[in-house]
Amino acid sequence: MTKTAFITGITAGFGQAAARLFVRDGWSVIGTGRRQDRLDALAAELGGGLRTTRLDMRDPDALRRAAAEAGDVDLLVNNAGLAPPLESLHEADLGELTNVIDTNVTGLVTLTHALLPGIIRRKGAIINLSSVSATYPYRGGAVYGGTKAFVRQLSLDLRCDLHGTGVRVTSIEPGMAETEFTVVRNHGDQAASDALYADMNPMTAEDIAGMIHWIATLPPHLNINTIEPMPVNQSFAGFAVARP
Ligand code: NDP
Ligand code: 8X3
Repeated sequence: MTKTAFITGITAGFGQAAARLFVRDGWSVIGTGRRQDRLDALAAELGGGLRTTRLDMRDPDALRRAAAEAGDVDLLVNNAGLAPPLESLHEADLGELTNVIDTNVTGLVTLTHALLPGIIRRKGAIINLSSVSATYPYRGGAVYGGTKAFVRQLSLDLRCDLHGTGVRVTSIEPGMAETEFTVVRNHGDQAASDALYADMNPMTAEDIAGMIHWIATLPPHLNINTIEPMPVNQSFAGFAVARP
């Protein structure tokens, strides 16, 4: 039987690459995003294997409607998300911060809540996009890292809720991957994004999509709890010490 994947955020980056990969592998994909032109272009490219739904992750009614229309699915990829600019919390615009929380946390929980009964019926899987920022703090990352730590912990706790159901849950926690992520984080500044990824050979959307597909197609007795891919040229910095 054809398997169905519900992938959020297919208008760019990881989600777009994943939609291509799953459709080409014969899955039926339901893909979401806000930008209708991008949804239409991908639908034209991928044909009948992709069904698109224009959806804002901050709209709970729309999320519940989309879940009801989707019916039972085998895989939910909670991918749609974004980060606010790299500013300290007290200097950041509060509206931008709550926008990120509403998208990365509240929207993700609402959609997962709505789709889970059908995923349980299918003995399916959930793959959540967390981030290295869930584990490694950096300046200006408080709210983004906080949302991704939430996603990581939600994934682990969900495994307890779903114990015995056969449903698998994975938290993917990538480091730097060149997508539209940094353009969005910098209010559309492509040059800032180009500078961040210059000469460091970042991961690509296809790298992460390949991992999503690999995890989704593992034998059903295997669960990857968490996975933390990074580019070789990204590693860790030390603690900071102030001497006022
Ligand atoms: P992109 O900016 O390239 O893509 C983000 C996708 O999310 C778009 O399709 C966008 O669609 C969608 N999206 C954002 N906000 C909303 C919203 N309110 N409603 C509906 N859809 C929304 O980013 P990536 O592909 O890089 O990121 C995908 C996920 O991976 C995110 O959760 C991100 O935090 C995470 N991640 C990214 C890393 C990176 O380095 N790139 C590293 C670690 C994690 P649209 O704008 O059309 O609505
Ligand atoms: C995005 C990756 O390293 O910019 O989640 O936090 S990083």
